[in-house]
Amino acid sequence: MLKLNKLELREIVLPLNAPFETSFGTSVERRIMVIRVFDKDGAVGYGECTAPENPFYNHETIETAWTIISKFAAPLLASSNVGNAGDIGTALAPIRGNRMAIGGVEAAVWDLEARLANKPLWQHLGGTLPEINCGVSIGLQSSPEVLLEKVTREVEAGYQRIKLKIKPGQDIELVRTVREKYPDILLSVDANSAYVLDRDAELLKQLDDYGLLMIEQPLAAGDLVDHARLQRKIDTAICLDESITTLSDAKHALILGSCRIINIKLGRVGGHAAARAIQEHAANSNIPVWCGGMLESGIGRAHNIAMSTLAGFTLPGDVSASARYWAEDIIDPPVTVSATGTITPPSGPGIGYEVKEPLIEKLTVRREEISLV
Ligand code: OSB
Ligand code: MG
Repeated sequence: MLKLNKLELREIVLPLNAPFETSFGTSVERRIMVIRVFDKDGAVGYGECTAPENPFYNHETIETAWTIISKFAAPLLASSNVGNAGDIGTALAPIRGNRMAIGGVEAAVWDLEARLANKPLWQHLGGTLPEINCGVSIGLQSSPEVLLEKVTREVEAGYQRIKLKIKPGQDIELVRTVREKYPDILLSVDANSAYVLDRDAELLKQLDDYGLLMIEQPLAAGDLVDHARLQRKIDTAICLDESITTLSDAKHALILGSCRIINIKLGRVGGHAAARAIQEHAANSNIPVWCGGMLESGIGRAHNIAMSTLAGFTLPGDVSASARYWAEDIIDPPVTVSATGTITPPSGPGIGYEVKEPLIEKLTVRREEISLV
């Protein structure tokens, strides 16, 4: 049984190697919340809260997550005496939404519990896949030619699936350019909710000509009904990202026929227990899932790797090498991807990567310690 003692929140600032542009905005540097949870004997677990800088992907930001954790999650944990990582979700259930805040804390407790059990986190979670399959997400670029250069680099690096960000005005032409050069790669697109059913159904239908693995979240975040209508009109599989925040969202999406693939993000669904439940439900319904990314530092990336070893994660995820994002990652060794586009999960206890404490200390711009007793 765990006896939680203390939580530490830090904000670190990490510049991205290159700006990352989506339909909702551009990231140049990341403000990342690193969470440490301590037990009564001083053992530590690490988590990363994936809430970004702005409330444009979903409603959360690093600021809202900080408040939710320090003002509400920590007191609930202090009063509930949770003994297992698997019970954190129940203890924090009175908090509505704010799953990235909850998920960061929950993930840290899973790491702590795995370390205390002297087991790799991925095995502790019940993961079985000996290696995970990796893809890349490529942001909007200044021109189709520049995009093609980026795609070429990633295909040559061995990544198994290329995902292009699209938005109205930068869609069909991008896909056509990449498809002409690479007729056989696994290719998908992600719209981050930039389209509207009534206005754009015909345009989205044109994507059927390019043999895409999926179109991710074309319509509004939260919407299931219009996605179901769109899925009936197009042949390309819809994958939901923003619209799936809970197991019940996933159940409803499958009942309605809103998607044929689900992207699972640890933060968006509130942690490992919820992620595992969603992948299990999807697997039982023959719906493949894959691990999404939020431009995580090494700690969040290590959690994504662990999650991706669960049996339902059959499609390549947006889990790629540290060096695609950062000059220097905060874990050692950095995450690397093999020439065949795979990552082998680490064998050490917990997340299995050493966390570079001195580097984190140097990058810290804000820190708060919160008692859990
Ligand atoms: O929708 O998958 C997304 C990044 C930030 C916010 C949302 C998304 C993304 C990505 C990048 O696509 C995935 C990654 O490489 O971490
Ligand atoms: Mg997405």
